[in-house]
Amino acid sequence: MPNDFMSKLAASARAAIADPARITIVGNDAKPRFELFHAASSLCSQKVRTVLFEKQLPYRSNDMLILSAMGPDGVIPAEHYHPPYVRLRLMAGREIGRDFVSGYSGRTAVDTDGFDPCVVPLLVDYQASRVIADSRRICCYLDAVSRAPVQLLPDDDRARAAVMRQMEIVDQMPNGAMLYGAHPDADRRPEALKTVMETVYDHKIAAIEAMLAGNAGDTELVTAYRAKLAKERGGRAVRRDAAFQRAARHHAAGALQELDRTLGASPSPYVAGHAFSLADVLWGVNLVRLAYLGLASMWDDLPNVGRYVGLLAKRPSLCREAVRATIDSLPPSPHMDALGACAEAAPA
Ligand SMILES: N[C@@H](CCC(=O)N[C@@H](CS)C(=O)NCC(=O)O)C(=O)O
Repeated sequence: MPNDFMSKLAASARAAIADPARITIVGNDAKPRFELFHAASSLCSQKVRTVLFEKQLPYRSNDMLILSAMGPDGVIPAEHYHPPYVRLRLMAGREIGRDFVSGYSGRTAVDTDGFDPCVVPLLVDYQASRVIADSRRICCYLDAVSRAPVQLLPDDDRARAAVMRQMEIVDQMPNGAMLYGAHPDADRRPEALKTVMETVYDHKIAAIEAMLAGNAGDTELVTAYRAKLAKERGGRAVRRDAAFQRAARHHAAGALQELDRTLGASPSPYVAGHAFSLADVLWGVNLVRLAYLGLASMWDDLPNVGRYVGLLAKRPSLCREAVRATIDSLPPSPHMDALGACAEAAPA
C-alpha cells in the first residue's frame, strides 16, 4: 500500500479523536515507525501495548473513546466507528481474508467469529507500509519484526506451538459476554460498570445506525456497518440470557482449570516453556480483566493460577498496561486487590 495514502487515512482516523491530549508519542522517537489505534480500557489493546512495552518500541498512540454516548443532539458515535478508521481496518481485514462477523458469540476471535470492522486495536507500520488488525496477529507481527530486547515467540517448533496453543485458548475466552452481560446468579461486576452496561448496546446500535444512514452511498462501508449491527443486536439479545451467561462463565472456569494443570506441568513459572512469552502476555491481560470483574474467586482452588497471577502482576509491562490501565480507564472496581502487588516501572 502506498505510504502517503496510508498516512492520509491514518491522519483522518486520528482527526476523529475529540481530545488531542489522547494522541501522544510513546518512547523517544518523534517520527516512530509504528502507530497504534487503541483504547486504554480495551483488553485486546492492552495485549498489544504490553508487547510494545516489552519490546521498548516507540509508537504514536491514539487512545480512542470506544463507547458511544447520547448527547443533547442525539448519539455521539465512538471514535473508532468513523469512516476513515473503518476504511483503514478494512485494508487490514483484506490481508486476514476472513468473512465479516455475522452474529454474537460473546467471544471476539477472528478465526472462529469473523472479522469485526469496527473494533480496536489496529497497528500501522510505516516502514513496511502495512496495516495489521487483530491483537493476536499484531502481537506475533511485532515479535517477528523486532526480536530484541526480549523474544516472545520461541524459534523452536514445539515450543512455538505450545505458545500458539495458549494464545488460541485465550482468544476463545468469552470476554465480551462477561463484560457486557449480567450473570443471573452472581453478577460481581463493579456497580459503576453495571450502570454503563445498562445502555451500552442501545448507544452502540444507535451509533452504527447513524453511520449507516450517513454513508448509505458507500457499499463497502454499508457492508461493514451492517456486519457490526448484526453482532451488536445479537449481543443485546443475550446480555441477560441466563443460559448464555452461565455457559460463558462455565467456559471460562474450564479454561482456568486447564491453565492450572498446564502450569502444574510446566518446567518454569510460565505457561509455555522456560521463558516469558506471548502466552503469558495474553493470559496476564485476561486474568487482570477477570479480577476486575470480581471473578478472582474462580481460581481460589487453583493454586498454580493464583501464583501465576501474582507473578504476572509484578511484571512492569503488565503492571502498567493491564493493571494500571484498567484502574485508570474503567469504572472503579473493589476487586483489584486480588492481583497482589503490582510493580510499575519508572516512567521512561
Ligand atoms: N479479535 C479482535 C477483537 C477486538 C475487539 O473486540 N475489540 C474491542 C475491545 S477489546 C472493541 O473494540 N470494542 C468496541 C466495540 O465493539 O465497539 C482483536 O483481538 O483485536
